[in-house]
Amino acid sequence: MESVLAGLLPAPELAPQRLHKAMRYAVLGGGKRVRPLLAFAAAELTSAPARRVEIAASAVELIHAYSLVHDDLPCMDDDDLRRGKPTCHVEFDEATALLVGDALQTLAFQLLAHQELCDAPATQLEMLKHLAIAAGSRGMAGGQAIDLDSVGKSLSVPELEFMHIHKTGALIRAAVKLGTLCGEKLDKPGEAALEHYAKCIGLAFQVVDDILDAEAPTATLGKTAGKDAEQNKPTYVTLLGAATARDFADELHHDALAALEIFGERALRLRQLADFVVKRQY
Ligand code: GRG
Repeated sequence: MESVLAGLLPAPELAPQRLHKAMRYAVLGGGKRVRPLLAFAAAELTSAPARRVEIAASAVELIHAYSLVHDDLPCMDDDDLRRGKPTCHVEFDEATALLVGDALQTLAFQLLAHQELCDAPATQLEMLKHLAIAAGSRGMAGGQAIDLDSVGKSLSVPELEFMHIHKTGALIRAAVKLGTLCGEKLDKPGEAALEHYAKCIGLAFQVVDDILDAEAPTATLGKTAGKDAEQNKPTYVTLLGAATARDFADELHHDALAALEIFGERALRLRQLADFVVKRQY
């Protein structure tokens, strides 16, 4: 993914150089690449050609990278450390970071319009629509709006779940969906099982994120630890306690694995990623 993304991003010597350097700074050299890995793992179920998956997975990762750049801005989470490096607006400046997010988002959709992505226009349009909905006000951006609004408030567990299904879950579900759409069509039970897997993994990712924010050190996370408590944000840890939050993550992990049973050995990578999401240390 690192070399694929490096090849798809505008070259640093291309004008406007500062913007292109900042875009590359925000995307390259860090990050777990969970969403691209999920796209590749899901694509194994539909025997998708690797080049197509590279493009679709990159589009999702660019949306993710843009969301992190904007999330770190002073008007949002106001953070100065991301992926073990100064955040984009600290390394460059706020206006550049805003443009980096904008340009990464449009580049993501440009990639989905790539002629190498698909030979069925209807499927390609479906991919565009999926990513647009996942990133927009009914997906990630909407979840972020609820998150910003929830500071200092007490949410119920279903309200917290609604927020995270949008803020974090939508893009994770889109990664899995786009990966499969790069290949042969899945049957209805397969589609439903995979959607359930992605929903469980998306939520588990966030529950674990809340636990790590409360328990892991900044040096391991590569981002400022303890931000949720500092900003008085409701989390699974504040609502359920750390032990119950961990049990909830384990339950979601179990449900995700159960959903994969119908795929047998072909879902090995998806199983491994479910394990990684729940057992990760950063
Ligand atoms: C600005 C529209 C807009 C949305 C921002 C995703 C998001 C919404 C904000 C990120 C804040 C955050 C820490 C959310 C918790 C879950 C999450 C998405 C963590 C970061 O994802 P990782 O761990 O990051 O996959 P890496 O760096 O590994 O790619």
